[in-house]
Amino acid sequence: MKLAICIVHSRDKNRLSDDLVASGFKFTILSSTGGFLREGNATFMIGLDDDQKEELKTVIGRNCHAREQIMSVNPVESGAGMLPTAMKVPVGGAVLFFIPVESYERF
Ligand code: 2BA
Repeated sequence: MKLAICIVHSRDKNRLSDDLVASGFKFTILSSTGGFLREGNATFMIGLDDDQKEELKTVIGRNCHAREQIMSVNPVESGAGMLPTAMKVPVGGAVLFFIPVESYERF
């Protein structure tokens, strides 16, 4: 058994959760914040059998899309004064970890 931890863009959260339910996965969603952009994202904790790993990757892959996010950076000085600057940061589709699970019990 494994625990998948999957971090996705907030905009993909509902679509991914609908598809996970339809595909028979059980999971918990945590509200989270990206350490770099400091923006909200969603972290899914999904308990699964080893033989469901490839199916999970397929479900995540068809629902989570790469995006570019604009990030404000320190203003730069120009002849016109201090100008705000921004840079584009690629985000996602999804970041996925698999952790081995020793046991799974329900009470
Ligand atoms: P954030 O930490 O807000 O990162 C957003 C995006 O910024 C990242 O997209 C990556 O393209 C870029 N980025 C992150 N750290 C950077 C750095 N030190 N220097 C330059 N660029 C950097 P993703 O890699 O797709 O990550 C999306 C979100 O997934 C992250 O949001 C974070 O919440 C989570 N994440 C990514 N890698 C992780 C890891 N190794 N451990 C835990 N969480 C991770």
